[in-house]
Amino acid sequence: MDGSVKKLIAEELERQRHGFELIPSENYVSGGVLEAAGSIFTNKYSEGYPSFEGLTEWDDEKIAETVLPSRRYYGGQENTDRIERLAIARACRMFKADHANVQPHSGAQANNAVYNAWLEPGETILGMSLAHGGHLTHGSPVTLSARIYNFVNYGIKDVETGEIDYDELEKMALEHKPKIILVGYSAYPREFDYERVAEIGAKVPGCLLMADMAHVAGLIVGGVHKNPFDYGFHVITTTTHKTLRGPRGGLILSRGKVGNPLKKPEKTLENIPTLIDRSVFPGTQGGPLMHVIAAKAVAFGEALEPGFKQYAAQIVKNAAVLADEMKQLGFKLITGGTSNHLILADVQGSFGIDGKEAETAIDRIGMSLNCNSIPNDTLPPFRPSGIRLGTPALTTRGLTEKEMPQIAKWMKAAIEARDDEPKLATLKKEVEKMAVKYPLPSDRAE
Ligand code: DSN
Repeated sequence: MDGSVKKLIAEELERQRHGFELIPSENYVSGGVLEAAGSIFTNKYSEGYPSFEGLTEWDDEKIAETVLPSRRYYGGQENTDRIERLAIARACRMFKADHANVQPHSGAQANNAVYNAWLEPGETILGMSLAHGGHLTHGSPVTLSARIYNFVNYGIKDVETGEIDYDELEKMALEHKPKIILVGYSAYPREFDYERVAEIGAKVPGCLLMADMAHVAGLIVGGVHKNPFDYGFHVITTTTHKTLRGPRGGLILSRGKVGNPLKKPEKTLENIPTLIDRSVFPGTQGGPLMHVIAAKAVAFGEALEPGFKQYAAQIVKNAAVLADEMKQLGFKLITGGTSNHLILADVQGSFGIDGKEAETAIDRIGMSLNCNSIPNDTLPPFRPSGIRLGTPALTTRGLTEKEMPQIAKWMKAAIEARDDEPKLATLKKEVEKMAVKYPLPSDRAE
């Protein structure tokens, strides 16, 4: 391999081995996921989709061995077709979906594909405000989608409880009559009331209910959070690399009638699976990344194993203990705590330093998290008041409730020692000593 790149990969591996990842949207993949992501499937072009026509048995073994006529635009698809069918079948099983599109290159691509499938330019999406924990693709004016569609945003009622303002959401839905009501977040430490949102959506004719579950997909699959499909949602989008613990990428799940993507269907909620397929390819993407789809298939298989349920439950337990410990050490937490995998702390209000300073201090002792805006932040996004952290990656390393008090103490100590080089160096050594006792999953013997 190229010497410079090899060296950087080795250095990144050492960084990961010797520290702890607290960024709530990151994780450590298994050796199997890593191997598939680095496989020769990267050599293959496969525009289009595999056909399921003629497949009578849907168990993994049958899917993996059954070769069907290909519907793609290039030849040589007998293996790509089977690997993508396997990923699709497993994704549907994980979420109780009728259909899965495993081709989106990222969560943003997945969201844009759904908008493109259901909306005409200028039509309205009601989503959660970025300032209150939503995501950039939910209507931030800096995005392409915000230039094409009309976004209106709901938010939370107050910072103390952090409860979503469902009355406001309902009022806005009735006033703006959105074609999509979108729930989901990247910095909200609580769960949505899907039932209430579905009731609101039912009052708006032709409204698609969409849940961007990127952060909590693993918690849903692991059975510790509710599944929006159980409350009448039509579409779920997610990334595959956060709590789901797969390769970097996107995924779209839907309920409805699955049709042939080569034939344009009528634009109805029932046809949403086929509309989505056509919107991903050729609508918004070209060739799928087959090596990533192979790695998604591996990760989905792992998430369907019974052990994944324990993993998901442990993420939430760890986050609850970490949040309690942080509170005892003086961190003010947005919404007062957490019910999922993530914690949003107001370090400006707690210790009089901004989130960037706190992020840098904690980074210097070998623990990564990110600075983040808090609701109604008076500081700018690059130097916001908060930090955002979580437990999915720590839990993958094998840390439990027992180790969470130490993690909280190190964070506080790094903030206090931010100008004290020798103290930071001592803390870094302590973190390293513990981190090497918890190997990365890809370093563990199979
Ligand atoms: N960048 C992701 C996160 O960190 O939450 C969201 O896309």
